[in-house]
Amino acid sequence: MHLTALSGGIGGARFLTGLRSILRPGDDLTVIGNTADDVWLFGLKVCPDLDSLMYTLGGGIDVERGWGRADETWHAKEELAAYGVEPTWFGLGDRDLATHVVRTQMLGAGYTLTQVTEALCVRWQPGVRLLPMSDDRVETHIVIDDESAASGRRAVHFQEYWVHMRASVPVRGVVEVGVEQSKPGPDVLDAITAADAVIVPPSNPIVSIGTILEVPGIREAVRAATGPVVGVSPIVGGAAVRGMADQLLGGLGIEVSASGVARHYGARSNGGVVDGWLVDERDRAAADELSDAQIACRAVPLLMSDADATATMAQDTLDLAAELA
Ligand code: GDP
Ligand code: FO1
Ligand code: CA
Repeated sequence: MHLTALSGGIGGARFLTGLRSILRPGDDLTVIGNTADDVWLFGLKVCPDLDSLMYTLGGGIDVERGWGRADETWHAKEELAAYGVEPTWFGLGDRDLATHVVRTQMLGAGYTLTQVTEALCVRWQPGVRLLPMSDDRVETHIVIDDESAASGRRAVHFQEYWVHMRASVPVRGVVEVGVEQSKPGPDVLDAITAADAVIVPPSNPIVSIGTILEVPGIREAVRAATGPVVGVSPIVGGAAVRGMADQLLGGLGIEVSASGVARHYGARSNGGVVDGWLVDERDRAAADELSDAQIACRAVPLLMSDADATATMAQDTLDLAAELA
């Protein structure tokens, strides 16, 4: 079976460890990673979601944080701060730094982000084919209030909103800078259209999955995919399990609920991108709402509390895909 997943960082990566653990001989899994959280810092190209995927699936992640390397030290960060180099609010650990140095060096030598990611994965052996959504620069910016601006608003880089401001002010809009001019990475469209099933893990529906779908051609490929498209709700009991999905969904006027996210994605039979949707048991009521929306919904435990629970969630996802195939 050929499986293709779209993914953000932490939530997607954890789910994909479960999916990978239940693959059978001959199966393969391609992961299309969001690159719009990416940021240039200190002259280095940092790709948080690709790295969370690569380190998590490759066994190098700091499990507690969900980003960056295990057994990390922070000497370079301290030294940069001692020089007064900004930003001091974003922490590149010493081990993690090497990844960004290699990536930036290879990009400078003319390799594409897809090629660089493949090269980095030679070390990490994530057990999946990891493809950036695009080789072009795309950056999520968050629109916030700013009384001092003539328009009353300004846009800040996603990392500034999330890490520096701690998502402490309301989201007034999301702008994907560069996405209209971007192209899907090589093999991305084929991986979607040729998949026996397309999986949408419990990733952020706006700044992880939403961004990937906005790369011209990707939404159309998901809509035209031959296999079923099945998603997993990142919202459990009316709130994100972690992260900033609540702020984003609320700020964009999307109901912060398991069914709200599914309706935001929409049924493929009705112009949207999913056929099936898993919600947590406590969100069982979503199933009725979603049958009106032509989305097949199943309620199962959706907390990735340990490897077994995550593997069971992944199996439930494949079971729903098999029902819809
Ligand atoms: P990010 O790029 O690091 O923000 O990670 P993703 O976009 O891949 O995933 C973030 C989403 O994962 C958040 O909206 C969380 O609600 C969701 N998430 C994290 N842990 C769990 C879990 O155990 N169960 C479910 N259903 N969602 C989760
Ligand atoms: N998140 C933080 O909250 N603080 C940080 O200093 C930070 C540094 C960082 C460095 C590399 C990396 O790959 C991720 C990093 N993250 C940090 C996580 C990141 O900001 C977000 O969690 C993701 O972009 C959301 O997907
Ligand atoms: Ca992300």
